[in-house]
Amino acid sequence: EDDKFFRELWKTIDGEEERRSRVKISYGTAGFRRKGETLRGVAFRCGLLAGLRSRALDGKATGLVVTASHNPVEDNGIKLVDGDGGMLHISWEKYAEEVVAAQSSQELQQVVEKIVLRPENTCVAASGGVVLLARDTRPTGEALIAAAIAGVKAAGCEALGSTDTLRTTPQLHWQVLMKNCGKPSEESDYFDKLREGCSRLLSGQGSKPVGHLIIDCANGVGALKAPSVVSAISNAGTVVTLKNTGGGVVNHLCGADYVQKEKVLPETFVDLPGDSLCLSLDGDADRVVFFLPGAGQSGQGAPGSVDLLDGDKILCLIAAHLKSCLSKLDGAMTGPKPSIGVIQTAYANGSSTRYLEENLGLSVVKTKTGVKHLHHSALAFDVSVYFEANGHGTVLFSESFLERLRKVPQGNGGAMHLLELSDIVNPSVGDALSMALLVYVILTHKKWTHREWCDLYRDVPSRMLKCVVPDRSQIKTTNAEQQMLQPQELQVKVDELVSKASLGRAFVRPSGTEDIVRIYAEAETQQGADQLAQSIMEAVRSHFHGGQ
Ligand code: G16
Repeated sequence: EDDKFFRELWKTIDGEEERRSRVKISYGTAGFRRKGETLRGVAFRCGLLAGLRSRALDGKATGLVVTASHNPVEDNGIKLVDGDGGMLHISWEKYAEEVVAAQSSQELQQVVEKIVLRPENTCVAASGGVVLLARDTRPTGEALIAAAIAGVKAAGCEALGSTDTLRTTPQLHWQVLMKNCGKPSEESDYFDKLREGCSRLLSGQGSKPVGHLIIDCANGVGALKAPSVVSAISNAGTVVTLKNTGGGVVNHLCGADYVQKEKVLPETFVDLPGDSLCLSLDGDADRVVFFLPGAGQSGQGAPGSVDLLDGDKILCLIAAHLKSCLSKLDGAMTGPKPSIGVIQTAYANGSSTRYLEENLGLSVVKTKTGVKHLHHSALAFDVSVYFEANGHGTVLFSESFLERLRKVPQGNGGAMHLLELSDIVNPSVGDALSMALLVYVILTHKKWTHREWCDLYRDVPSRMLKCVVPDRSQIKTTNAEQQMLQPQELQVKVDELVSKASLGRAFVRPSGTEDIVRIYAEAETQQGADQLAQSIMEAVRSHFHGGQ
């Protein structure tokens, strides 16, 4: 039966068009992405690579998720999970590209041999290897998982997962991590752990921070998983309502990316109770943004506009809380003062960075876009929090710091609380559901209303735009992607436009998940930010299309 499936699959993926299109596809910010129906060959080869990676790690489990995350429903993609539960190690991204680009079975075989024979991959020849697989709810997911499973088997590895295995991306990351720690990884365990941890943190806390919590599940896989987690919040007295649970199209006029970029309510968010705090997941529930229905920060927003509590504001809330918990440890913990890391990207709103540095006295590390970069930087600290403005982020506690916390004498509330917090965060990657619980817990402990959180600082007006160009790989950036090295003349033009805008800041970078260039601009007023972004977009168009 497998042979028949394999022959049929090979016919599709060895077709001329598929072969040629694979040459151009790059691993990007978070894996391969494009139209779902063109990805079977890529899925097969990623299954193969995930198997090879598992074997190179001496049989440790790796993972593969079929999802295009925040992208539209017709897109799909493959995210690969490494043996530590994080994203595929950067050194293997080039292998992934080579395996995918191979033009014939012979070429594929040569590429695989090259990987296997590299001295650092000596374990690759050992037998064994296991890959956990899952998908989100996109219609093309089933066929892609089937192809990926065939690839895992072609690598001689065990495939754990079937065409029906629906998981959020962070759930699969966590399962890979747990499997490699020898801990149970049944589907329910993860969400049980989050819910029970959250209930413990909320017990005896008295007042609830918000009357209604309204969750936009983006018509994605998060809708299937959210109910088992959010009962911890409803048990605390907040009315929780799930919306966009699958009746509509994934990410269409809803979801974290839509709300964050457009700064408007998801389309189905009408007649909301006055004291609502809302949040949006994305299609695979690895990002989250919060928002308050309202008139916008200016107080004069159009109907449907929101006060956005994006990844930056989530980061500031968490950083403020961690800092105050750490201060309670003073004197109770032996050894050096614990280090605290705060990581952002260039997209972080200037006000958030100022709040962190000036109000909280923390130093901020800036990295390139992509969770893999932020996560890597965060690992250098005892405790750290990283967030992209678009809602990707988590909190990390180093093992040695957790060990020191466990030794703090009983009765030190700060140590116990930090240990309990570590139970509701996903240590492998950003997780929307875990972060939703964490924010609720922190607001409860701080006795803050959602409005107080919102008023922590006022965002510098900003605008993000997308522009389609013939070949985005012509843009090369530096300085955490804030400047273009190429095309130089375009950077000169951007600098000139920024210098004319009051309190202007802007940059242009190629997206690693969509076939577009992103333009980000900040200025003193919203109109100024809109104008700056628009004029940069015209400069980009004119550079690539001669103004067309
Ligand atoms: C992925 C990455 C994120 C990144 C986002 C957008 O998110 O995991 O780190 O911020 O893509 O990247 P780009 O601006 O390069 O398109 P997701 O939610 O799409 O998997």
